[in-house]
Amino acid sequence: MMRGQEQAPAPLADASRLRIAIIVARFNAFVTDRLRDGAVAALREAGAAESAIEIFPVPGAFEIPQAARAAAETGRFDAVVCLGCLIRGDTPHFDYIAAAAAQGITAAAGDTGVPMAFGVLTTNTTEQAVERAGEGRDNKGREAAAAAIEMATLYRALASTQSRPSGFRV
Ligand code: INI
Repeated sequence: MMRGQEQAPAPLADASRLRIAIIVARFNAFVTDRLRDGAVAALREAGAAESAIEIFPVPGAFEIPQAARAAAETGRFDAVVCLGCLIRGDTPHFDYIAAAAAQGITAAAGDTGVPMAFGVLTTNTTEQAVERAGEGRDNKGREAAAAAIEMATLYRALASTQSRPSGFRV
């Protein structure tokens, strides 16, 4: 398994004061269950309270943006982790759903101001999907949870009048 261009994951930031929604598609559940488990494990490891992690299953990847937006609009969550699995078939269906999921999640995050992490696999084969949903640090659900924690922490800091961070200067 050589995926050489990827960076080593940053250590998990503190999630002890964050509330996180996980939207997970049931389609290809043999993969998305593992993405969900990877995300939950990362959130626990980062100190998130059990009661601060809420999981919302949806039918498929197409429905993820709708649920992510609805969760964000409740005002109860600091970030949303979006998890799904699209495996390319012989029809253009894959491309339509993949584009709708990516664009829909991007729009929902922008419109609601709640950061959303993209843990939706788009692979050519089942093997590629399973490989990205294994136990350990390569799990893409874990990666999405880490991104959600980092972004929620950044948004909180940017919104705070006391500790507003400056970006790096060149
Ligand atoms: N949904 C997925 O999450 N992954 C897929 O691979 C997939 N395929 O192949 O069709 C899929 N389809 C269902 C879709 O997301 C919707 O749930 C469905 O169209 C109902 O709106």
